[in-house]
Amino acid sequence: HEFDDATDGSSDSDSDSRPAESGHSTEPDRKITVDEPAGGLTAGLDPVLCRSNGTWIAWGDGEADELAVDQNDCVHVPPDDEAYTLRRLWLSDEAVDSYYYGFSNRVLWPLCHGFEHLLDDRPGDLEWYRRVNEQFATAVSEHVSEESVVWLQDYHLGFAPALIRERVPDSVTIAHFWHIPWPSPETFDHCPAGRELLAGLLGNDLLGFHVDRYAELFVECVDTHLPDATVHRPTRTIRYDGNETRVVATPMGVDAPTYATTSREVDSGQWSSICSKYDISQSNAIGLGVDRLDYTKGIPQRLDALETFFERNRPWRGQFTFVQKATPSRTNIPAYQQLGETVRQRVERINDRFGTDEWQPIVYTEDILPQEDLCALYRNADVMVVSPVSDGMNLVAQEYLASNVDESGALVLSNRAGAHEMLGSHAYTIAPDRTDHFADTLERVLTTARGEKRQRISVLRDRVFDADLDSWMRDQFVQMQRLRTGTDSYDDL
Ligand code: ADQ
Repeated sequence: HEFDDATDGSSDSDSDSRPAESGHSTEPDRKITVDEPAGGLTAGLDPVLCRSNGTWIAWGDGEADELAVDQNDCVHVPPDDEAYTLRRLWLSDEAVDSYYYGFSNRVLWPLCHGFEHLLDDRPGDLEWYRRVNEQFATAVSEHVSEESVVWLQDYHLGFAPALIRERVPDSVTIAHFWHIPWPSPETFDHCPAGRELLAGLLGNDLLGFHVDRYAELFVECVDTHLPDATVHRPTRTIRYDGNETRVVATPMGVDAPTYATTSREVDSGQWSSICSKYDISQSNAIGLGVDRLDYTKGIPQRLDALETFFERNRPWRGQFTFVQKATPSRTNIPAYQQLGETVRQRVERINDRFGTDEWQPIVYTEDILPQEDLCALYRNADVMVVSPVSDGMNLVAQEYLASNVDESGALVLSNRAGAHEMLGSHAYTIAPDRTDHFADTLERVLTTARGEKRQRISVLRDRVFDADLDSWMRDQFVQMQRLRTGTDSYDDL
């Protein structure tokens, strides 16, 4: 599986493997095993589905997925307990290319992140997006009862809510979480089938975004582009085509306790072996970046700031190593290939310019790391740099804080990440394009007294633990429950 965001009816886009999180694999004896992901939305959804005996509808891929299903394309999870059903949808190669690598990732992704110039609306892609959304809607309608709650994830399913609404009883609750930003009405003007997308999303009872700004922009877009809709701005409630949609901001969190536990378990031997594997001197100060190789993540901007930093701060040469983990993603889309080349060239240039026989300024890796290694890096990094140009939330910033159990690090955070609304007050804020200020901030962080850094990170860690994945999940279901019955009980759902 490509390491990319998930594309399924109730999965996430937080970069676990595509397409389904609880993926199947075949062991050499052809026994089917279920791979359980550590942390992330999938791990959070698992217990919810177990409790509700629900159905998870996901696009399946590969031989093991096909072998695992029964004649109704369903698998019981976990196999020995049958707590919930995983229903697979099968997409042709053409559908994957047009629906996923086409309309979802060449149109909606750049549009929502304000990269209109990268929009590539190829003939046929929109039609495939429509068809696959219909396929999901039909599958949903085959699994619902009068009282069902349907929860959709992300921009791959923008038309689906209205299509589901047409196919299921009125008593069914439909909710959706949009994991990426929502653009301004001016940017949204560039969206092919924009009205259809808005109408699709207004099939929901509840539509969630990470932050108020995106929720507000969505309401503005409806106001601007959908004259038949009735918009009540103070409550962000929209009536359209006989349905009422509540638009809310519910910032997503990470599984903070698990990150902290895994980090605490990292022993010095493990850390030494990671350092020797990547040729990092343990006595150096360590900077860290962890991203999918995506043009929204601001990696070239970060490298520019690092180059300026090394240019200006001769004493830090040989004393500071920046580890950049960049995971290739959507590599058959030209904009991503281009970005990969730019990043690799820039790393090489910086290393050629400042590196010595004993020291590399930038340690660059495209490896997918096991969770323990990732946590070891988070725990030991003196400065974490999260510098997206646009990002719905950014979970890496939160994972770092949860994992930095010794409270010895510092977070440099872009003012364009959704996470900035939650963490901006005590992080070191940068604007990704202001290279000089970015470089100065790196220098400032590296020279700030331990006490001040500890005080900042301790506040931030409390926030990440207070608003973790579990609390986000509860919040979603409490809001759905409120809409259904006017009560708040999550456990009764
Ligand atoms: P993404 O754009 O994928 O998600 P992000 O929130 O940063 O971005 O999450 C990335 C995840 O992938 C993190 O959990 C990180 O640990 C993991 N990861 C990255 N590289 C890795 C590697 N090499 N090895 C192992 N793990 C790696 C979208 C939106 C975000 C939003 C999330 C959740 O774009 O803005 O925060 O969904 O809603």
